[in-house]
Amino acid sequence: MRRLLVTGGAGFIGSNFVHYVLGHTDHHVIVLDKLTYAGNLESLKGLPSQRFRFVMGDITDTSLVDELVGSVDAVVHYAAESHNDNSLQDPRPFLDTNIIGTYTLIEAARRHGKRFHHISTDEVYGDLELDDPERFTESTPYNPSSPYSSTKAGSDLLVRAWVRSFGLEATISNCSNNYGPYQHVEKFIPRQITNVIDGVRPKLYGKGENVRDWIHADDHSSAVLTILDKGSTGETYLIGADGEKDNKSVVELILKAMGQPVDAYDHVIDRPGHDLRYAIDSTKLRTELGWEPQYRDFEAGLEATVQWYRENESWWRPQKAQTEAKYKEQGQ
Ligand code: NAD
Ligand code: TDX
Repeated sequence: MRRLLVTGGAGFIGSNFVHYVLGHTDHHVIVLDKLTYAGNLESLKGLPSQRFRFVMGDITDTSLVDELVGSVDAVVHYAAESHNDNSLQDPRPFLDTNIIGTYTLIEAARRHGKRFHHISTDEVYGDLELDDPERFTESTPYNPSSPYSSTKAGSDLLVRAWVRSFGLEATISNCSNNYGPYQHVEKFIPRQITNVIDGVRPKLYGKGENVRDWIHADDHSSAVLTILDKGSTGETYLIGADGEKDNKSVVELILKAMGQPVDAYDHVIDRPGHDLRYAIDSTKLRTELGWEPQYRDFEAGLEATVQWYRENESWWRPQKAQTEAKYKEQGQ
């Protein structure tokens, strides 16, 4: 049995991880989450109270973080400002949470000698050409494009420096784009599904040729648990499930799954600095730690996700109008 502190556990991937951990292990979990616009307590409903506790708070709060880190065996750090489009409008919260928040947590983990796992993204590597035969590996040089990805890159480098300079017992994972339940409607897949439910045409940035490497959130969770159990201190592991798809194809699959004509979408203005393609080579995680993804059929996973948004309108409806109003202001 292990006690885990999960930061950002009321967000998309963090809440999926908490459900996964409580369902697949006997670990105890404390979630520390500020409940920003992206955090939702409804995502943590029905969890076993004898093994789960929620603490509302900020990861930049040194004394709260110190107390909580001191009370657990390991920290799994998901909390972040996570949306590229928001980082282009107002970068400051990205620096506060992603950089100072990570610094606050690793200082506490160092003081208490605790195991730390840092959750990061493939966006730290920049982007690839569409026809590049190479994919990102653990040795690809960092080259982030947006305020979001540059603060995630900065946080990764802080963790690496704390390992080398202070002997922090930390691992890092960089994962590709996640899909599944509990994802905020600002993000690509849930935005389009909920648009179609509302009778609004999906919005594709630019030509829609940008490629993302999709992985189901449960596969991300199983990979993180594997790294927590078997990963080596100081190591970085890339997490991906060979799920490359261009955005246009994803919109067409959503429309097909929802019984609409596959061309019933609009093109809108492109994201400034829009990364063209992400692609992960997860050979290290698979061969060294024996991890394999379970969700291999993207279309089936997407259909299940469509079904989840159809059945859980009360979860996403409160976020929808405000999110769309913001996109409208940006011409998107
Ligand atoms: P999200 O925006 O859905 O959730 C972030 C959570 O962090 C929210 O619950 C929010 O309230 C909380 N939070 C934000 N600032 C905080 C603060 N200062 N103190 C405490 N809590 C705070 O994000 P997500 O998509 O679930 O991403 C989670 C992590 O996974 C991030 O670190 C992100 O970089 C990484 N990641 C995401 C993806 C993806 O596809 N979404 C892919 C790879 C890596
Ligand atoms: O309405 C849209 N139309 C559209 O074409 C939106 C919201 C997005 N897009 C495009 C932009 C991207 O090419 O879809 C793709 C995916 O967009 P997002 O969901 O915003 O994700 P992305 O920018 O790729 O970043 C995500 O994956 C990596 C997460 O938000 C990050 O937190 C993670 O690090």
